[in-house]
Amino acid sequence: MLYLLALLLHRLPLAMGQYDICKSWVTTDDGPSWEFYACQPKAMRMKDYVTVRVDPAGITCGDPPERFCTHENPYLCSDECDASNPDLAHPPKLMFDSEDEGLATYWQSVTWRRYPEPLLANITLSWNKSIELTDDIVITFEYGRPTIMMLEKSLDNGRTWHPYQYYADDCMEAFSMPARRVRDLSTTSANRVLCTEEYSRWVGSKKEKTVRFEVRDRFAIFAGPDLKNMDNLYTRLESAKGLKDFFTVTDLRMRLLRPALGGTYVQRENLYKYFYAVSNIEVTGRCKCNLHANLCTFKEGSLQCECEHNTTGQDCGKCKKNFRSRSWRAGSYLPLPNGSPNACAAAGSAFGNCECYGHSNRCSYIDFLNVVTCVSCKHNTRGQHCQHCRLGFYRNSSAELDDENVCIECNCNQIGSLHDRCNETGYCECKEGATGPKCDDCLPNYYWRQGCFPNVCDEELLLCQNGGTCYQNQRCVCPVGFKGVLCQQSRCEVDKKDCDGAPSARAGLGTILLSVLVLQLRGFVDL
Ligand SMILES: *[C@@H]1O[C@H](CO)[C@@H](O)[C@H](O)[C@H]1NC(C)=O
Ligand SMILES: *[C@@H]1O[C@H](CO)[C@@H](O)[C@H](O)[C@H]1NC(C)=O
Ligand SMILES: *[C@@H]1O[C@H](CO)[C@@H](O)[C@H](O)[C@H]1NC(C)=O
Ligand SMILES: *[C@@H]1O[C@H](CO)[C@@H](O)[C@H](O)[C@H]1NC(C)=O
Ligand SMILES: *[C@@H]1O[C@H](CO)[C@@H](O)[C@H](O)[C@H]1NC(C)=O
Ligand SMILES: [Ca+2]
Repeated sequence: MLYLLALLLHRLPLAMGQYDICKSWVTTDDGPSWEFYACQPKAMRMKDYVTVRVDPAGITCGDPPERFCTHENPYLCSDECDASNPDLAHPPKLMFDSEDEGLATYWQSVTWRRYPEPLLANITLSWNKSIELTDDIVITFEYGRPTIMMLEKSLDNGRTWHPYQYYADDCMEAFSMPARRVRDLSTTSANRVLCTEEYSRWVGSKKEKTVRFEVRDRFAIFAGPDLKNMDNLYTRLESAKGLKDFFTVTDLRMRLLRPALGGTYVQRENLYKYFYAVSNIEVTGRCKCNLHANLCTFKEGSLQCECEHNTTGQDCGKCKKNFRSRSWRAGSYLPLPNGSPNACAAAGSAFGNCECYGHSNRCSYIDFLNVVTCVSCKHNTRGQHCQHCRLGFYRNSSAELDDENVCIECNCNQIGSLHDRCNETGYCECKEGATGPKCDDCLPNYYWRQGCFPNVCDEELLLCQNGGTCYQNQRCVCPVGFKGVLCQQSRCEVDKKDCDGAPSARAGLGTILLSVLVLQLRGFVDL
């Protein structure tokens, strides 16, 4: 009976939909055991877990109370926004509440009374967790959609931002971009950032209220119009570089750049009808758990994957302690239909007690030494447990031993250093005259020219004599009549015939021309 149940459970993942079970208890010829699969949490309404921020300060209407009107009734400006009165207030949280049928609740901005100064507002949604979008983002605007707006996303909790989609009634004018539609994208451009005019034209405020970021249309490029062929999408998500990340966000930001105009130009005499009002922001997605969890729970104010496969971390992005005998890997959708769990394995599960700190997934037993040793240590490590750095690398003292970047390249200057090894703090061994951690500098009184050489001359001790000038510490440029390293020698001391009278009297014209020619060749005389 138990046996039968186990078999039934095993069949469940296929029946219930893809990748929703992380493991099942199966019976094989060798007896019962766990079998593991790639798994992911269900898609959820992400607005229930979001933190919102609206910028700049004072952009929300009602403080002080303000009158406004709508494009339908532009001269009946009797509506009021008053932040101190719950019935008349329009705080940001009303973008995320659940509404009774027909009764829209919405955040509203101040009116455009400062026209022609632009009316700008940022709505920033943060989850403090990577989310994979599974359906369209749908933003509902009461009283008209903005004529210019931009959607941005962050993948690192708001540290860096990237454009996600541009929206304008005239893309060329607003963003100097041609207007495109997601439906016209192809398999090679499925993650292109584009500008669309579909959601910004004035069609009467009551008719069209939504602005979309089309996730389904982009999925449909691979999975077909009804998303029937999800296998193809999952295959593409694994193989196409950057495609998975395109649908992953930790934060979203709507940059509202110009409100609905209700016509072709702004009526200066009635600025009370220009403002933003957002009643709902729908974001559907699942926690990114790297295919190592099928549950994601809201704990201590943040979403958190319930990691399986002996992984841990907010996104199941690393192996649990003592399960680091090979490096962490995300699960994979492939091969279809159950994918690969790529589970973390216990240290010592394969051989004796051979920990390789995740730098190798193979151990080997050396008979005559009676030791087990890691084979083919990666990440520039070496040693029985891949616990040392290869020659030419040094240990990053602030990184854990199982960090992929634990070994840092020495990067010794090839000319300035004796060899490409360095000590534990990254210092290279320098040739004479060279200095600096990487030996790419010269000591004082040395100059750099394919290596460090002692100064021939300088402005202090090794002065050029007799009016000579020091050229880049490398040599003295001597005046006519002197020679020697420091121009210390008069030519006539060497050769008596250079001495009497002016040089021109004795030296032949040919000699003078020759000297000038030589100097010119050296670049010292400009003829
Ligand atoms: C909105 O955010 C962008 C960065 O994403 C920033 O440059 C801009 O100044 C912000 N605008 C307002 C009104 O806060
Ligand atoms: C974000 O999530 C992490 C991990 O759950 C948590 O430690 C941190 O306090 C959260 N930060 C904020 C600002 O909520
Ligand atoms: C994780 O470790 C436990 C032991 O703590 C083991 O029973 C289980 O099979 C491991 N799971 C995977 C996927 O390796
Ligand atoms: C050393 O490791 C720490 C922690 O992983 C990291 O932040 C730092 O950038 C690393 N230093 C270098 C030079 O790579
Ligand atoms: C590495 O060499 C530098 C320079 O010679 C020295 O200051 C440092 O103490 C050395 N570090 C170690 C760990 O030996
Ligand atoms: Ca609402």
